[in-house]
Amino acid sequence: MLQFPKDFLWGVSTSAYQIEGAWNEDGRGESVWDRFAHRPHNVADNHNGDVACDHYHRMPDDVALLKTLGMPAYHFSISWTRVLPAGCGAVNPAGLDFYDRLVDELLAAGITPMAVLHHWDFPQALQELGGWVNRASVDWFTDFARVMFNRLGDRVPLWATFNEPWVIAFLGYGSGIFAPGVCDYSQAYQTLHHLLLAHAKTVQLFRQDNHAGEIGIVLNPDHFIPATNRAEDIAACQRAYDENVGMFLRPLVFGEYPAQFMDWLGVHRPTIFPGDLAQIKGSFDYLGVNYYRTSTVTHDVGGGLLKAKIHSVSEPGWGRTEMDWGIHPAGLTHVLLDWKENYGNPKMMVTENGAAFPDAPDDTGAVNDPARINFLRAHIEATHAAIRQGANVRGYFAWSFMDNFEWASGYRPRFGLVYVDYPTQKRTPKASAHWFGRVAQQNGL
Ligand code: PNW
Repeated sequence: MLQFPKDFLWGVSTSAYQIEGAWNEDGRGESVWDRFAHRPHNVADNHNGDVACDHYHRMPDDVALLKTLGMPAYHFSISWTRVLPAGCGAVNPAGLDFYDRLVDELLAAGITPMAVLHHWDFPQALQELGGWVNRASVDWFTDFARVMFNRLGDRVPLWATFNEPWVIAFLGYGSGIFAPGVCDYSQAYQTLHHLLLAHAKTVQLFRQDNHAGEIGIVLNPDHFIPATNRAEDIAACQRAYDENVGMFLRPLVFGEYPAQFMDWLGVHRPTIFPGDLAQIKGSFDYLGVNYYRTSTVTHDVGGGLLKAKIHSVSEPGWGRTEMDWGIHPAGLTHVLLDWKENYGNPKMMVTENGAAFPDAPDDTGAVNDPARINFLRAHIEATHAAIRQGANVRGYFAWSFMDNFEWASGYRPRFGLVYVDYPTQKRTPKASAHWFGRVAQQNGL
């Protein structure tokens, strides 16, 4: 049996817009994802999160299910516009109450709550003031964080500011395939800087106000491999790594952006005020690692600002997921060891890892998903391998608790450990849910 360290934290993750639904109920304000998904052709089959898993109305049952499955921890995000409908200003008591009840339900069930302040559902009213490109966004975010810390800080031991700031900056403002759908790399890099600054100021606030517990930020590193050992592929690989990892970890750990990559950006370099980087340096207690992919990188003049073509690959013998992502468990070991060796071995948690497969109930209503069990087992083994080599990894969370709204891909890809029949909202734990619950209970494989 592969045993994990004592106090290793196991759990499952979700995010607000992907599961809650109730998009315009009890005073919730509009987010950029509401706006984006309501516009035709942005999301596959024109799906949207209006109803999603109806978690807003089914929350107590969903927490009871987490308990039945034996999940020790639950990683969820907070809908900013449920709490502050216009993004700033008046608080919506009903929205704040929802998260208060969620935390109480979790604690009563013996489940550790881990709250992410922002998982992409930015207030539309603030988008109209420029969104993350406006430096005022730093204050908008810290004001929202203050409301949440004051209400839940006495009961939530683990916080994260942002989930995957890379996705917000580069898919939201760069390629524009995600909300708010902006296609402008100057805005993307300015967004990146403001996200890190908002993160840092929020951590300062958390520490100044002496909240118990720990706070960090969740990144989404790929493991990158040059497609060949030609110098130009190696250079392209370094650029892909810098955009995805270096631009976040170098400022967070060392207080500087990667110099060579900043030169490459030229006119797209963000505006940085004196003192910003000093505030970003060291602004975390732990780092979240969302790992999905290993990618090869080829120099390609048609490959946008990076001049790189990035292609996700599988280890031999592994197929591909329903998202057509490769499956490469060893990449997770590489990422954790990279962070150990090159960024001072911070406290790390795997905060998301999982895959979409075409799951369906059989004649008896059971959902058998051996492919997902194999996927999770191999990645849990890869996490263990990194720990054996000294990486300071403290937890592992599977994405996702249940099937949900998979952003621009709509509801077709099913990442859940629990199957959701959307027309009836019936939840059926897949075989992987029972399997993963046992792994968590035994603290090992
Ligand atoms: C993560 N990409 O997203 C998110 O944190 C989840 O909300 C999401 O459901 C999960 O992974 C599965 O996709 C990503 O295209 C989505 O590079 C897309 C990308 C990266 C991360």
